[in-house]
Amino acid sequence: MNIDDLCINTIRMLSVDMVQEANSGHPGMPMGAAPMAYVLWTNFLKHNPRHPSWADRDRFLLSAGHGSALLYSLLHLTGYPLALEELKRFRQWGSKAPGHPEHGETPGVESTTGPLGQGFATGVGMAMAERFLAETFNRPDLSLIDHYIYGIISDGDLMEGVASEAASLAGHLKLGKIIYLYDNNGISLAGETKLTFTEDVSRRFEAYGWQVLSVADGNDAAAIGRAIAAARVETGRPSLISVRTHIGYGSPRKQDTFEVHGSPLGAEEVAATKKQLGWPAEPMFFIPEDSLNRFRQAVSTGEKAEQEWQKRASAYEKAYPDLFAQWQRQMKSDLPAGWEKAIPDFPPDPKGMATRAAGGKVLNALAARVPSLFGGSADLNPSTNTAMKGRGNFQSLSPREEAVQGAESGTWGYSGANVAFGVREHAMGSIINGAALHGGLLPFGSTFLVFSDYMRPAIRLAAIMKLQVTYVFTHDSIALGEDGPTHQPIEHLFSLRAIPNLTVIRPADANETAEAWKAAVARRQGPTALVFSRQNLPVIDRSRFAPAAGLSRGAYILADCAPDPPQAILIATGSEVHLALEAYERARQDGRRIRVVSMPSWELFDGQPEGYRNQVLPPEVPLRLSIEAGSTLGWHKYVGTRGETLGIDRFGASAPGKAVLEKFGFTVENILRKIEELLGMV
Ligand SMILES: Cc1ncc(C[n+]2csc(CCOP(=O)(O)OP(=O)(O)O)c2C)c(N)n1
Repeated sequence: MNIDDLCINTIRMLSVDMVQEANSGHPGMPMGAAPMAYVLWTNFLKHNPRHPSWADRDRFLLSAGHGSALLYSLLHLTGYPLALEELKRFRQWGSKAPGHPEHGETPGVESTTGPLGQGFATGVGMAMAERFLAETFNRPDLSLIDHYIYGIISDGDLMEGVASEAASLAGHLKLGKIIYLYDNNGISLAGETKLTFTEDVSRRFEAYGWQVLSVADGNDAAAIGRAIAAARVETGRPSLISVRTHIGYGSPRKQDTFEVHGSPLGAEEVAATKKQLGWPAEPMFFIPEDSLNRFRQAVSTGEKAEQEWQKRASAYEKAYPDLFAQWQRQMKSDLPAGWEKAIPDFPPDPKGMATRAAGGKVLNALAARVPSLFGGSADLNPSTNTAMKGRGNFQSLSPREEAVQGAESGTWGYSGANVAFGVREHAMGSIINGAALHGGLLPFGSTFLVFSDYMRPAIRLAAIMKLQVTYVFTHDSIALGEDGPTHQPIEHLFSLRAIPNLTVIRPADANETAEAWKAAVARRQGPTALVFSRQNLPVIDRSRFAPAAGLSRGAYILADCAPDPPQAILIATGSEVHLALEAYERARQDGRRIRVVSMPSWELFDGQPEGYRNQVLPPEVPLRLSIEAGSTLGWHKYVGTRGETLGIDRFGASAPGKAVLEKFGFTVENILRKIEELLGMV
């Protein structure tokens, strides 16, 4: 067996044995895709297995995450800190080789994948980050950032809509550093792709503006190598290399069947496969020495590549000390000193402003000081107020197009920090994940709260991966009015709060909005959703009521009846807080003792010590009313069994915002009535 075949079969058989030992997993994909993985990882991928987080490494995404055994084989073989013992414990509790690749669990896993299409779109975000940072930091004589985004993608990836959105944007943006190998095996989970997927994928991608290359025989290592080399030469278009493969290659009875996609081969078929491929039947997890030596060359090659980069980086540091310091800061996700000083303070104003408008001002103040802010909206900048003035448009260089309507002021090129995602919420979510995973950026994406549903899979992944991304969700309630129930969020706040490790913040006024952005920028261990109103909200007079800094604790006493204990507590969020305050003033005149708690974030409040939580919501005050223009589900956690909720448990309606609010009971009068009911006065 020549060395290439020996190495390729090592990947195949390690993967087969992992799945067999676990009696669970997906052997077919690694068996078919092993040659392309081998060629890429040994001849092209720039990486250092001894330093998996080296900033200028190529990124590799296994978008077809079900083929995780392939990735673990590659990581172990090329010398990452992933012991063979972990491969033997594939899919077991605590193993570093979990069912699907999990970023943060296994060194060298660049992104959590498994939900098909996500890896594809995440890679587009990484490629955008690469271009932005390259344009920002590279100098003609010295470059800090210059690497590819490689991926292995499957039929399933290409069937998912999110991949189409991302491919369309990647083509538009001419992201030439993307090179995806398409494991074109004609089989998916439940049968042949002839059942469901018969379009001409190559022509589709050409239409998106991609270079499409084909390899007719997925076992032809030389042809795969030539295709990857050609893809690297093309700098103005992303490349898709369609490689015709055979799922379960080498298995006499199961090759080219959907059965081999997601089930162990079985002992008998494992033996037959090993025989067919000329592999010893025993032992399991056999790695021939020659094969290991070949793969492990990655260690010395990788160390050399990083050393060369290190030399360049040292020269760069001498030539451009300030830029280098900024680069280092960004790559460590550190913020420039005094960043929070930029955040404006809003004077009290009964007429007020929409929190989306306040959000825009805060974002712009931050953007002037925090160069890592990078993002935009899904074609909604005029509504979500997420344009960063003077930070340019992230676009491929094309002076001809500079006068485009809706473009932001400033440069037009890859150094622009404003991203026009187009009407592509799904991809926006995954792309900002990719930008965060790449490192060096604080990415954000924006749309209407109701369309957060379109981003949910990516939000969930951001939360799993503990990524610092920020969502700006505006038009946060029925108060948006005329657009009606399709655009009026109801269950969205609750459903976002149901995602573990996502912090949801719905500020009450401009100053809480400033605090909310501050919290998002400071929170490194997971995503933050900022939820803003469309309509104007009074800017609360903080000389009379508690400071907005209370937001950092999730909920705080905004108005009180101290030193007397309250008879009842109003707990309100966002646009309903000012109604609670007005009701408080009126009830006080009637001699009622009321406390108003502003609760912009459940998650931040739940993270407080018990003493603080009991201080804000004392157990001895059971009469409580939650006020939020959304689903009441979950509010009993705070109002208890004797409390009441004012919310909305049906879809909204099309009418002017004020009228809709009134019809749904979001009026001071109705709140006063509810207080009287709570106190048993009616
Ligand atoms: C969003 C999503 N839907 C469904 C699945 C379940 N699933 C896992 S793999 C797969 C399809 C497999 O086909 P393909 O992508 O061609 O992979 P191959 O069979 O070639 O390994 C499906 C439907 C998933 N992982 N993600």
